[in-house]
Formats: sequence, C-alpha cells, structure tokens
Amino acid sequence: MAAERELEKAARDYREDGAAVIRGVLSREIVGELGDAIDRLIAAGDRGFDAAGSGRGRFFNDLFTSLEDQDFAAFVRKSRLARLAGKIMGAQHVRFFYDQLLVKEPGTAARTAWHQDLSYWPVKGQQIVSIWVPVDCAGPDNGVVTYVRGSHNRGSMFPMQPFTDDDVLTERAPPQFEVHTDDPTHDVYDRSNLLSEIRQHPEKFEMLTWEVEPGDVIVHHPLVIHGAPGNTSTDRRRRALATRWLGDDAVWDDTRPNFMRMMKGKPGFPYPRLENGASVDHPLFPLLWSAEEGALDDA
Ligand SMILES: O=C(O)CCC(=O)C(=O)O
Repeated sequence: MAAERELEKAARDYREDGAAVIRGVLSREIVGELGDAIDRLIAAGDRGFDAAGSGRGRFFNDLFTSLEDQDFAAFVRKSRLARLAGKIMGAQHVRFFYDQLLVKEPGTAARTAWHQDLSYWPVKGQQIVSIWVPVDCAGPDNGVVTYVRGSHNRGSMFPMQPFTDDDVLTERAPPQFEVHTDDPTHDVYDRSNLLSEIRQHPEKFEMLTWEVEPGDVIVHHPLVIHGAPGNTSTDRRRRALATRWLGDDAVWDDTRPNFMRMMKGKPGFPYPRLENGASVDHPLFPLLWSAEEGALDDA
C-alpha cells in the first residue's frame, strides 16, 4: 500500500486536476489473480458485452462483476482499495458502489468516448471516486485512460454518451443518448459542444495521462472528462477493472436517465428502492471501510 505522503499528494492532485496516478499500490500477486479471474470470466463466455461497435477488435465490458463472481468479490476486499478511496475523497466511511471490467484487446479501433461518469449514475455528492486498476502495462498505444485536466471543476454535466466511438467517425459529432426536452431533468445538462470539440481538437486541451504498470492505479473524479484511445498495438492487451466508491455525502439520485435503470429488470439484479436524496445505505453498496475502524470485512 502506498505511503501516507504519496496518498496525500495523490489526494491533492485529484482535487486540483480531477485525476491522479498512484504507483505500486497493489502486489503483483493480487493483480495476477485478478488477471486470471478476468481470463477465466471471458473464456466462460456467459457474461459481458463487446463495446467495440462496428470496428475491429474487441472491447469486452462487464458491470457489477463482483456481485456474482467470487474471485472479483475477493479482489475488491483483499485489495483494500476502500481505504485508498477514503483517503482520496477525505471520507470517514466508504461504500463499494460497483465494478466494471474493461478489456481492450490488441487491434481494437474503438475509442472510449469522452464522457463524465456521473452522467451514467443514480447518485450525487462530492465524495464519489473511481479507481482504475490496470492488469497489464498500459500507455497511449494500447488504450490507457486520458483525462482533460481540471475539467471536473467546470461544475456542469453532459448527458450520457455512447460508450465508444470509432476512428472512422471522427469528423462527425458524437451521437448523444436522447434526452427528451419534455423530461423535467433535461435542463440539468450542459448543452455546449465541448465534448465534440475535445474529440475533434484534442491538441487544444491540456491532457493528463500516464504509462502504468500492474500494481499502479489511477483515481478519478466523477465529473472529470475522460476517454481512452483504441488499442492500436498488435500484441499488448489492456485489461483493467474500474472500481467505484461512495463516501459520506453520496446520496441516491434516480431523477436522471442512468445506466442502472437499464438494468432494473435484469434477473437477480437487486435494483435499490431508495428515496431520492436518501443515503446510499443499501446491501448492494456494502460499507467496506471506516476511518475509526479500518477495513470492515464482514460488512
Ligand atoms: O477503460 C476505459 O476504456 C474507460 C474507463 C472509464 O471511462 C472509467 O473507468 O470511467
């Protein structure tokens, strides 16, 4: 686990820039186990979907994997990332929100579209953080995540974006999930063309990105604008698990379209019946760490 001083620096960078890298957080062993679990899950072929769209390659995605897969559940707890999330958010209590598996195979043209995570989620608050865990070495050639520095401080939110875009579409504005103008929530969104502008002229923006190795993690803010290039390498996989965490001030907010609504009817998926504005105190989001007690393994 990273030293306190490194965590403090990462928390500062996170507040200022919207994202930060923390080196050597996880052991090779635990990341190796996660890699094995990913390969087993993909080979089994009974979960997930390919987000590569019409393009070449494969961008394997799966959501809430740890809910049903014991190896992923074990990783979430054994990795002690809840503590790291607490330190980055400055929270006293940390709940696990969900995990998302994101595997971009070599030769995958599809880029992860520029987006903000909060647009997809039925929660709001200041203390929400993602921890992106690479299982393979990742850099710009095989699809490491890239952030528009400081973009979380604009204070506005764009509608959900389709998750990937193809290189062949670069000259067109990205299509947006439809938000009906008679929907009372439509005016919460930023309607500017900033995301198209970033897509078409990335050179005009200050970007943050890193070469990362297994054991490193990247933390990012729910409102930072980010995306990822395709995996243009011929032989370097880019396996990653994004874990999402909720702190003290996170509350339920199902007033906007969000991806969990789309999972409502999924057999075995316990969509929370929470009041808007209520605390996210629900078994789907277990409490895994508190500042007083440390890891809460039996939570
Ligand atoms: O892994 C990727 O390609 C994108 C990750 C991402 O957008 C996220 O974790 O929020």
